[in-house]
Amino acid sequence: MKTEEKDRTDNQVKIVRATSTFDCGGRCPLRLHVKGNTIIRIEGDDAAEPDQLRTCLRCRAYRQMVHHPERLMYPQKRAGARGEGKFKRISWDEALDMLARELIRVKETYGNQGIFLATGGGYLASLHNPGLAAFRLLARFGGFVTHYGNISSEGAVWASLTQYGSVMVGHSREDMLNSRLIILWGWDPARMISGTNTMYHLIRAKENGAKVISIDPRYHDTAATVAHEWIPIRPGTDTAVMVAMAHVMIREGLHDQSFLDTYTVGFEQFKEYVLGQEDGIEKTPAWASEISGVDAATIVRLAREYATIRPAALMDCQGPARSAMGEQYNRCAATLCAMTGNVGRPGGSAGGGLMGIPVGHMFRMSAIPPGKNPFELDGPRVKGTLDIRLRVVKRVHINKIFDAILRGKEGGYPSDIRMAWSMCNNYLNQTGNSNKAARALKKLEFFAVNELFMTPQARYADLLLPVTSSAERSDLTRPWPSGPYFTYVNRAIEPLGECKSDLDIVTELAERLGIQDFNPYSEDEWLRMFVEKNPETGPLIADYEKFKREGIHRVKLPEPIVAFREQIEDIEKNPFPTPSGKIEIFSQRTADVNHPLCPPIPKYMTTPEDRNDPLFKKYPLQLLTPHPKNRVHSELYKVEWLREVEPHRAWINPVDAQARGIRDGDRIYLFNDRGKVAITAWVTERIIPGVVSIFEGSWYDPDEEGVDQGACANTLTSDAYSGGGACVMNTSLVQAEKA
Ligand SMILES: Nc1nc2c(c(=O)[nH]1)N[C@H]1C(S)=C(S)[C@@H](COP(=O)(O)OP(=O)(O)OC[C@H]3O[C@@H](n4cnc5c(=O)[nH]c(N)nc54)[C@H](O)[C@@H]3O)O[C@H]1N2
Ligand SMILES: Nc1nc2c(c(=O)[nH]1)N[C@H]1C(S)=C(S)[C@@H](COP(=O)(O)OP(=O)(O)OC[C@H]3O[C@@H](n4cnc5c(=O)[nH]c(N)nc54)[C@H](O)[C@@H]3O)O[C@H]1N2
Ligand SMILES: [Mo]
Repeated sequence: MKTEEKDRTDNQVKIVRATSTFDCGGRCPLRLHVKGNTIIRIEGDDAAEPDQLRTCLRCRAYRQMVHHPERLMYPQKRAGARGEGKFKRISWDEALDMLARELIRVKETYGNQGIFLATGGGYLASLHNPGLAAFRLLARFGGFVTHYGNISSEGAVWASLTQYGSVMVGHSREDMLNSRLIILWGWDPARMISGTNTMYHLIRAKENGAKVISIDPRYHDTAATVAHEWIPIRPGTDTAVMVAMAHVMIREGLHDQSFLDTYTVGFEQFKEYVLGQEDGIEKTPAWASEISGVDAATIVRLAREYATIRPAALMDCQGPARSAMGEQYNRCAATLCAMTGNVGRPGGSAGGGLMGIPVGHMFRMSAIPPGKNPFELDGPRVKGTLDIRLRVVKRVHINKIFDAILRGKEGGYPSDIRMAWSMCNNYLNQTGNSNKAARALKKLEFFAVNELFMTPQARYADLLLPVTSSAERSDLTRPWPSGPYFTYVNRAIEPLGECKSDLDIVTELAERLGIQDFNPYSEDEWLRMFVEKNPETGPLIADYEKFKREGIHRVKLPEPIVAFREQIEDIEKNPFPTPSGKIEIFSQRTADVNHPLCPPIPKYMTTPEDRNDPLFKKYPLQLLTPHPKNRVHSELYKVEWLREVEPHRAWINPVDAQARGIRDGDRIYLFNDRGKVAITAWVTERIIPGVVSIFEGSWYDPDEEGVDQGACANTLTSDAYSGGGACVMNTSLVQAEKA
């Protein structure tokens, strides 16, 4: 009897509404077909939806990740040398006792400033967000050291806050249908998504007659699909071209002076710089051509087109800003948007590189706004919840985590870090200079990692705690960066092996540290509270049960969102949230900071490791490290289906390849003073001469000679950050040779 019953249930396939929780630029609604405790098939959004949100290739392969044979299934402790990758299975009791013991030991021996907590973008949802749980725990434990600065988009965030006082600089994607000209300036949404429906609306905009131009050192997939024209450009020189476009507009009287007079401050200072009155150098198209490799006549034509075809959307993004002076590119883009009067106008754009709209956006990810969130770090206490005031001791820039571990107080950092606990990141692989990171991790007294896989960073752990995937728990998510919708991740399967969620791990650790009442609510109680008590979702999602059942709540907007529409309609009543109340082309706040690499008006300047650096003689190729189509950073790396989609290769132009005797498919080395990677060459005219490109996220795998056979991009990048705080991931010089 019993067996029969069991068979019946096992054969039943249930369909669970969920999403993944990746930091991937999209959010695909998924229908997971579950049989027993296995996801056997994945379907996407309902086909009947008029604007069906098409599922990406990564989500279609999601079950291959959840059920991957290499998932970590039980706690382990180190059994060989640090980094050797040898581990021994232990029980959860032993594991949690060990972590509690180490936390107490470090606190008593060195103080809380010896404890470092590293969190990342591995899991973007509201409740099981490990950062929140662990931040809260360690705050109640007396404090800790952590990182500041956004690894992704600090350049764009800095630029948008400086220029507009806001990070909400985007338009609804369907507003591109109102555009007559769309400039993809370092933007490749076919690969990095920028909202699940972005390519759909971009293709529709093209069909609707918009002209599309791509400006990028690579002829990328979006350009290949929709662009009428590709303007190749040298990395790090966009600001020079933009400044020269401003020159053309000023000289030809094409700029919108009345818009500038009404809505901006500081155009005069910018104009003095452009015309050379400030430094004696007139920023002509010929000047910019010399720097950027873009033909002067092309710059003139582009300036005229952009100034006269209205409305026009200049779409800058974050990749070019992840560089030595990247924020200048976003500020200068925003300045051109103002010079052409495209800010706050349907079919236009505000620039600034972030593209987010306020409904369902990641920057508003915590489901409850400041002061109301029971997980709040330093906001007021919420009645009936816990004391969770943050007592972070000190902070370190995100691209300097490993430098801080290595050099501590002597190197000018706030403290000497003795132990680290990592969750939701693979920073050894994902921040600059992986070889240095590996050295730093060897120096720690203790390193604990919560993970799903034996990542390059997890190999360096003393203690490995296995974590559930987002299919094994329920949560709330949102698209990043463009909605407008909210999603509910329903738990599809029970936790695999001995995996636990970070929240459960932290809760059990709290008991061992003598911290009371750490997690008083059930998963469902938390989620219900997040939805119903949130002033943003509360009024929109009246029926929690329906939301949960359907897995998605689509918001019907009366018209597309246009950033700063209210300001442009009535600047007196709705000033910009900047000190002047206007768009700040000149920023007094920046002038006051007086940082040599952070001018108060947007400027082109040369930087270390650009083509003017003497190092260029030794390492004459500029390295780009864009985001991978077949992964989310280093996640999904193990999924075989996705590896087949795009083998890991270095893009290199035939001119550079021939000069080095490299043929398509050859094994080559790329190297500089920081490291050396071995990789297969893809000889292609889709990248300009003088530039090579490898996608970030491939797993660091040094052999005995120290050659990274995994060809992780960050074996070659540096751990620098720009004046505006951007991680410098796209300003590295390298050389190539046949292996
Ligand atoms: N060279 C170069 N480097 C870059 C970039 C670049 O353009 N060039 N881009 C940068 C950008 S924009 C970003 S956002 C970063 C991303 O950097 P990271 O945040 O380090 O990104 P991931 O590689 O996605 O690593 C996330 C890890 O979290 C784990 N994980 C997933 N879910 C959970 C969970 O619930 N709990 C726990 N404990 N772990 C979980 C995954 O298994 C994975 O190993 O990379 C940056 N690095
Ligand atoms: N499939 C997938 N999608 C993702 C991610 C992922 O890992 N995988 N990551 C997500 C995350 S966290 C983020 S932050 C975003 C990142 O989105 P972005 O930061 O915009 O993406 P990147 O791939 O770094 O760069 C975009 C383009 O900029 C170009 N570029 C680089 N340097 C320059 C330059 O100096 N000038 C010009 N004109 N172009 C340049 C590159 O060739 C590339 O085509 O993507 C998100 N989407
Ligand atoms: Mo990112």
